[in-house]
Amino acid sequence: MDLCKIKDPSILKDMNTNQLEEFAEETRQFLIENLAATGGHLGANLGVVELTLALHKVYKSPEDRFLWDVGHQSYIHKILTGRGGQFDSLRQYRGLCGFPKRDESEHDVWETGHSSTSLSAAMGMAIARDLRKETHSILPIIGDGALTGGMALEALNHIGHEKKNVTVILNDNEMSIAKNVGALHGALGRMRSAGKYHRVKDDLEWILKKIPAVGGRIAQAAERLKDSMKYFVVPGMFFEELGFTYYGPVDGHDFNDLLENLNYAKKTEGPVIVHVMTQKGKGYHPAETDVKDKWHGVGPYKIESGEKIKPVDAPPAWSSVISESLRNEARKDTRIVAVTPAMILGSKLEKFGEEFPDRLFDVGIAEQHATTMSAGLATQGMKPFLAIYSTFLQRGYDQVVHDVARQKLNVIFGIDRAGLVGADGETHQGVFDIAFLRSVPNMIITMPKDENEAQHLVHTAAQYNDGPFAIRYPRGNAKGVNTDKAPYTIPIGSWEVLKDGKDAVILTFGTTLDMALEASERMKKEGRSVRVINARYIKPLDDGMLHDIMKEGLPILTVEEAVLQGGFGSSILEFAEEHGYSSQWVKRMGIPDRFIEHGSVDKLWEEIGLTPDNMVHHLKHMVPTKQQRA
Ligand code: TPP
Repeated sequence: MDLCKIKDPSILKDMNTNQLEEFAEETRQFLIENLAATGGHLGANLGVVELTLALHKVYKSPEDRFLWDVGHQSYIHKILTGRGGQFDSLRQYRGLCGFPKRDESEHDVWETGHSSTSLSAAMGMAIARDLRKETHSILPIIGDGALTGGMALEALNHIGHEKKNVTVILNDNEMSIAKNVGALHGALGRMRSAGKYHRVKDDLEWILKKIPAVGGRIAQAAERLKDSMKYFVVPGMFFEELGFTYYGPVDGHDFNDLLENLNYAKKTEGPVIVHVMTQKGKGYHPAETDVKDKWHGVGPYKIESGEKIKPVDAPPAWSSVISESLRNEARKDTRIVAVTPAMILGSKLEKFGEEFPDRLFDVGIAEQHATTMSAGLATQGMKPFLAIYSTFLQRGYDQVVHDVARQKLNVIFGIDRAGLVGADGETHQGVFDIAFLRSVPNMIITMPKDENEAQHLVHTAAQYNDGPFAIRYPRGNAKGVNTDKAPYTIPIGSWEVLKDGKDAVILTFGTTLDMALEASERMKKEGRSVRVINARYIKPLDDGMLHDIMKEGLPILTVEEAVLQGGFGSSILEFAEEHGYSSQWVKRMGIPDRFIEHGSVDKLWEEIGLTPDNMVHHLKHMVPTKQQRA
């Protein structure tokens, strides 16, 4: 079958199990072949091929609402809903989004990217449905990893209490990105090994209902048995106690088992949980046998060998640079511990864990808990380093304000993936952290220009004992510069002049410094000299240097790969206002007031005008030429 020609899921309706199996095989091949060129979340999708087909066969989208938690596993859903032909553009600029997108299809009823939101959204949809006296099914599809997120547990609590008709499909592959962790994971494990509980329970209840008719002692014994059934330790008890009917464990690669259980679930009143066991990476040998993450998400690869196509001799990833510097500090300072909310691999903390197994804590997808737990550690004199992606720190905002900063606790925030992240797109761009952290008292916010400065900033953070200290660093590879032998402290709030100039100043940091240097070079060719300053402390500012610049009355161009509203440039305007300088000659470049979609970072920079060309353009308007001056 040509998967690019599928218009909607009705093609599944008349398929028997054999045909479904054949179709599942073709779908796997389609994914393996297409993602070899584009990259994407291969492992997660290979695991839910049968599950997605079975869901679309038993239920009717879009009337029945499918909510894909995290959403990285929605590729088969996209193929079935008419988007197979766009897979060559997956996660590329203006191409098919890697997550559900309401603009793309009426079948995408809920947008995701961050995990653990589907149950809350489903509950909202269920309330709306019931108020309108509608009858469709609402199906959040959530992984065992995403289930560890606090929001999911808050929603389970509410759905169970309200007894709403919500059918939770729990896709349990025992993996988060890496191996799933936590007590809940342990509980699911016991359910997995305990067999087909619901059928046994149904059968027993049926028998017990018949027996009283017999009368006498047998009937009395049956009554007692019925009563004590509630004490049975059975799989799904955790969910049953919360008010859900539990179906499972279901073999997620067996159509008979899937269809039977989903049909049961469809007829059941009240909250239901269908516990489906799947295998991440199923059907592609390199993914199946990968012990780290089963090819959760990958770049392009060679289909035959599974060899990943990567640039040769690239400098180390920023995450490695930071975690190696941290490892170095941790050798000298036993107060240092590392905390990660389910991102050991992404944050490159494996080596830290190998060297200090009792000083690394993977808390699951639990950014709020990770933040407050770090605060708790700090109250006891420890030095927690919370490695957290910029976008996921959004989840822990109140915890940053209320628990960490307000109590002036020594938590180091390693803010990874700061700036535009590219293919993951809108939901993952790390562009808000400056704006939301800058307004919080006691916060120090920094960004290194290269790996050498990174090690010095990690060292500075480790030495700093006066409150929270954030080091933000981008996705991708560092610059490959040589590093000093020993790290030293960089005075708080000190900037660095990278290139002198007397006609104008560019204030910037991190990824945009190279662009600024290029723009300055180009201005030089036109006879205008532009100073470039590495504003590595985003907060506090280098007051001394700023006073000097503003007293000189030099035009200032601020550049940041972050939102303009409330950003670094705004802080320069505030500084001018606060100290009575004119802000007339301050121009800000950064990310405009809209969400930035997926695409390569270069393309996105181009789209929003974060380029040397644009810097030169602004500088030309700001700096008079020699002729104009004369
Ligand atoms: N934190 C949040 C709030 N959202 C995220 N998307 C992530 C972290 C990064 N992340 C993406 S997928 C994933 C994580 C941690 C694992 C999800 O595991 P699971 O729900 O079991 O899905 P699977 O990939 O195993 O199918």
